[in-house]
Amino acid sequence: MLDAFSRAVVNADSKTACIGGDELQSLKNFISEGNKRLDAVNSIASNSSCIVSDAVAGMICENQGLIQAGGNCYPNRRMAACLRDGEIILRYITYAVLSGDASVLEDRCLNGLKETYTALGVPLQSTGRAVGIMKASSLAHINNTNSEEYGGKRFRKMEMKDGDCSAITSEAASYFDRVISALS
Ligand SMILES: CCC1=C(C)/C(=C/C2=NC(=C\c3[nH]c(/C=C4\NC(=O)[C@H](C)[C@H]4CC)c(C)c3CCC(=O)O)/C(CCC(=O)O)=C2C)NC1=O
Repeated sequence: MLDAFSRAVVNADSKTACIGGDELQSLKNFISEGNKRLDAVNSIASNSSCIVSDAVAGMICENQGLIQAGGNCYPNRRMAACLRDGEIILRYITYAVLSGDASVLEDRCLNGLKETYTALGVPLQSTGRAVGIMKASSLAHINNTNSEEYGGKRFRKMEMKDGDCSAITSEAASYFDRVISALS
């Protein structure tokens, strides 16, 4: 498992080079923008059960066969497994956002997941849809653009300093995209 710093070391070592130039600049940036990263992690982690349950509910709304006999969220045992998997995936995404590197997500969560799902009959496309909804809602939380229209009664806006969060948002988006592509 790597983070932004150990990744720079591994890259430099593979070239038997010192760390310098662009790599140092990007680590400087990692530090100076670090509070945005921590806020991003906090805004996902503090809303994770809402993000997960909303995504799984949305996935089921669009495909009600999932909760009928023969569907992969039927009976309750499978529904529970599905919600748990949503939490697992989101948790590993927060680790990746925190460390600034996808390796923890790849190695500990995605490695072999597609094969496991295929063996168990867990539908990959539906999982991808649930992850896609988690992505939309997590990015809204990072940017503090979630609105009552989507949040309904559970709408919640976190205290956060305004600023440009485009870089951390697109980085977080890339981790969700990795999950979706690993399952397709
Ligand atoms: C460390 C990382 C890690 C991951 C990622 C993980 C996933 C994981 N999900 C599983 C099952 C499952 N996963 C789902 C998920 C879903 N079903 C649906 O219809 C939806 C599309 C989807 C939710 C979005 C279901 C229903 C099962 C149970 C399948 C079964 O037993 O028939 C299983 C089989 C064992 C079990 O049931 O606990 C594993 C290993 N386990 C881990 O330790």
